[in-house]
Amino acid sequence: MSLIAVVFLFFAHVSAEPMRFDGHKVLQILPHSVEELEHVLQLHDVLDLDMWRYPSKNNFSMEMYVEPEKIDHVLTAIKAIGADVRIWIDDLQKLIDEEKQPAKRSFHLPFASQGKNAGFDHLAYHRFSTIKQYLADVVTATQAMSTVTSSLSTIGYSSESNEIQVLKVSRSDGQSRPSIFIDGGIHAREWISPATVLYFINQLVYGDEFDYAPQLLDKFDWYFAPVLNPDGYEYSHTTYRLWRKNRVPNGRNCFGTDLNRNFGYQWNPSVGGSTNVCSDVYSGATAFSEKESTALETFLLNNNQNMVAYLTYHSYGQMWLYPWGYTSALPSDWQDLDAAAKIGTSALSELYGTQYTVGSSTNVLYSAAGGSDDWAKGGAGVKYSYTIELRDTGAHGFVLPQNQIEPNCRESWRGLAAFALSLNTRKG
Ligand code: 0X9
Ligand code: ZN
Repeated sequence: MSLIAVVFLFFAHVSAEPMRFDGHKVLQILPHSVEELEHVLQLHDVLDLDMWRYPSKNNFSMEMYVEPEKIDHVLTAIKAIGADVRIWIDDLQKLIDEEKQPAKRSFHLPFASQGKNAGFDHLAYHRFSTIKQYLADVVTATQAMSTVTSSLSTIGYSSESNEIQVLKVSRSDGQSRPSIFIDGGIHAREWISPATVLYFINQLVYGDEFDYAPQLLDKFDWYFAPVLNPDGYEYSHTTYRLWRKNRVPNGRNCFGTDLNRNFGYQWNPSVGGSTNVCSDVYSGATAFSEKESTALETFLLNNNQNMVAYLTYHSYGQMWLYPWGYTSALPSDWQDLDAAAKIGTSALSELYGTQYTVGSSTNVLYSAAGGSDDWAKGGAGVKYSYTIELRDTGAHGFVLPQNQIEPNCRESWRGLAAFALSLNTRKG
């Protein structure tokens, strides 16, 4: 082997290792006034820092991720501003290592985990190819079932040519029912989101411990898109655990558009997004500039005739949010959305006492235009449109340990079922 080949292989190996986060920190910052808050936000923009949890109208505190090279500078600057600051996560790599620990199996495993799908472990995070195989296996499995059917379609391809897939699950009687669409993985690093959507599929197809599945199938046709942003998802596994956007090349050696700033209802980068191609919340060159958001747009517009609900799963923060994200004004039917969300969150809390906040995303979280939820309601006319922010409230943030997949999914399934069964599907 030539020296060049050896050097090449060495670097190929090195670059195949995901980046490490030893000593990388997440700070919790608490400004005492609007002025201090504005100064901290300016600092965030100037240094292009990654905000894990933004401040909201009622709660100025925030969590901000800072690389070791910047930490001294950031701490000094925040103290000069006068805001309180403390180290929230001291060593991100420790959390990433913990995340990988296999989940402890409880005695009360739900149906999903009892080996019905022998090849797939619902209590672990998986690579995209394993997820695709699971979806194909579900289709094969339902071919042998008499009352449930499923079909898989590719609704588009990502910029790196990965499939964006939707699995339809329904009764096999050929009747069409009102539908519910659920997606996950719009943001790459929110690994609990695809895991939750896959768990839902499993419960619906193979049956669940609460016996919700038969009622849910009698009432609705179901669409699931577990990984809407496959390129970003893979990148967060192979290279950079905290990647958020897709992976489209933008020039200036910067990659990715924030798909949740790219949907075309009241699209506006100056509301919670950015025109800076390197920003984590880059809104894209135009509304629907991205293949992934366009794929969802086309699919929903072709299938929204009797679509009652659109739910997009994200993390973290434990929130069940409804539109709008682009304005603090509320939709005229917000009370219907509020009531249904509260049925979901109260059922969800019954298992482990997990508390979710319900409200409009601008009022509970922050304003951000171009979200898929706003478009599903405003653009596609789906009445019950929500963003659900899964566990936790910040202790692990995006790096939720595999041990929490099971409780997170069980409670989320219960919340989803109670929500869906409460909906009035009569027309008019
Ligand atoms: O900022 C987002 O896109 C979502 N939060 S996350 O931490 N998962 O990134 C919230 C989106 C809420 N909906 C709208 N702003 N439309
Ligand atoms: Zn998200």
